[in-house]
Amino acid sequence: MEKLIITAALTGAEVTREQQPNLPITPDEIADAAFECAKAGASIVHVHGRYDDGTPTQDKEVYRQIITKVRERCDVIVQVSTGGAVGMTAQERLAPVTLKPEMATLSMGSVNFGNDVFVNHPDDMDIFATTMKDLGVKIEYEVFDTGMITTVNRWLKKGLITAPLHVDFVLGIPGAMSGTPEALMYMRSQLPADASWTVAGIGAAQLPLATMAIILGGHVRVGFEDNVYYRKGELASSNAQLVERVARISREHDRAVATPDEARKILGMPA
Ligand code: KMH
Ligand code: ZN
Repeated sequence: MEKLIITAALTGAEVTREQQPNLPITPDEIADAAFECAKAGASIVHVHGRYDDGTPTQDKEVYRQIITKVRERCDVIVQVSTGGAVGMTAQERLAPVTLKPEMATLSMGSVNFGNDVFVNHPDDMDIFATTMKDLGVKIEYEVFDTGMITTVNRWLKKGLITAPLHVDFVLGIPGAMSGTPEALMYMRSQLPADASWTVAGIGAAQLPLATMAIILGGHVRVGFEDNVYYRKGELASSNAQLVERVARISREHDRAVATPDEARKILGMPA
């Protein structure tokens, strides 16, 4: 089986220091967390910008600092968020992509997101995809519900996007698809044959869905953006602790963990 790509979603836009005291917020903290996660086996870090007071931002300069500082510390694929936070404009959200990061996310539709609505207008999605393609940024398609994987397939058929595709199933957001084994099996069954996939289970769904992905030949995303706990009632001490556990489980299943260069190769990215 292909080696396992572990993505560490370090910060997100919603989690607070009150919920997770060790949440990395500043570019220096994010770079430290990236370094620890890379050491533990992560080959991709999914990053969100925050101002020093914790407010989410898509400010290009904040992302520039994050990318520079991470690169100074280690070799890991930096994947910038274009989801940002609920309520941001599409133009705001796209800003970090102009830095030509190695990789960026692209949300494949609108969805209820807790008590909010995460809006992704088809025209904006089209602009995001075209911009990423033009700038040579590898896209990770974020799929929160079933209609979104249908859209990925429709776009592929229309030639709007091209293989090899890499899709992230984000399962367990209240308002979107549930974080159950059945949901993951359905999503996987809808993928184009040559696509790679990863799963980001939200909250308590993180560990069981990660374990399934290890067994099924998918890849895994863990981290504070999606889950702040190590187990029920016990906060994780760091993002790296969550990465370490997934790497350990994978090795126990005789599935080796990919280095960043191996991940680039698996995803069809330039070395
Ligand atoms: N913060 C969410 C509203 C992404 O990073 O691409 C969207 C999100 C997706 O986190
Ligand atoms: Zn994100």
